[in-house]
Amino acid sequence: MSTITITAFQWAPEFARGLVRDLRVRWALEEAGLEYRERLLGMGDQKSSEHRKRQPFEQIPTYEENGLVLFESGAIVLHIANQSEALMPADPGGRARVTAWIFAALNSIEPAIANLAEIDLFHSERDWASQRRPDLVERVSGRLGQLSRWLDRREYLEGDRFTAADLMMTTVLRIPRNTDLVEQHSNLAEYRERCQTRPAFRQALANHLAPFDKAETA
Ligand SMILES: N[C@@H](CCC(=O)N[C@@H](CS)C(=O)NCC(=O)O)C(=O)O
Repeated sequence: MSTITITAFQWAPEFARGLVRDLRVRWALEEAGLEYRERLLGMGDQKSSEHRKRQPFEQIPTYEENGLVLFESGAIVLHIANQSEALMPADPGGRARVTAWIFAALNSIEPAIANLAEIDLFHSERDWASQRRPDLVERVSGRLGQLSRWLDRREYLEGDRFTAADLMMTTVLRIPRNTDLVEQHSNLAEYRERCQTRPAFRQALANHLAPFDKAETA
């Protein structure tokens, strides 16, 4: 029986709660039915030499399992998915396409969304933010339009079932929650909702939020 440990933050500001990337890992573990322990990092702990051995960029999440140490939420989710039919189809073609969609979520959709979120969450008061923002909105809008067209009436990205690709895409589509950019495409909003109503997501979100509530009442 393997022991899995993930790293997450002990506390996060309100605007980041529900978005911090340990949520992706927790969700994958819930879908796969794998138990895990959490190592919660306090303020500044991610800069310790001990944590840097796990994550060279001083970030979370990390994943440890019987001597294997992984970082990058995409790599971790893929690793979990490769061990679980709940997240990955059995046929090689399906597996390759799910992997492609995980990359698409992280590489083709998330960068535009993350750039916009950075302005909205961290720099909204700066003079240059209002000049830069329309262009970033247009880029996010373009990407979401393309995704919406591809998804069309499909329930999931690959085949007719939920996979790790949907898990990753949903966590990316959650980021612009201060805007209505996802809601402008009803199929995308419904898709995100479909994935977020899964019991494994709800459990993962509750586990992700619990330390923050605890830290605040301590
Ligand atoms: N590409 C990395 C990004 C990880 C990341 O951005 N982690 C954030 C939390 S969501 C973090 O640790 N931020 C603190 C910092 O960068 O100092 C992944 O997907 O795991």
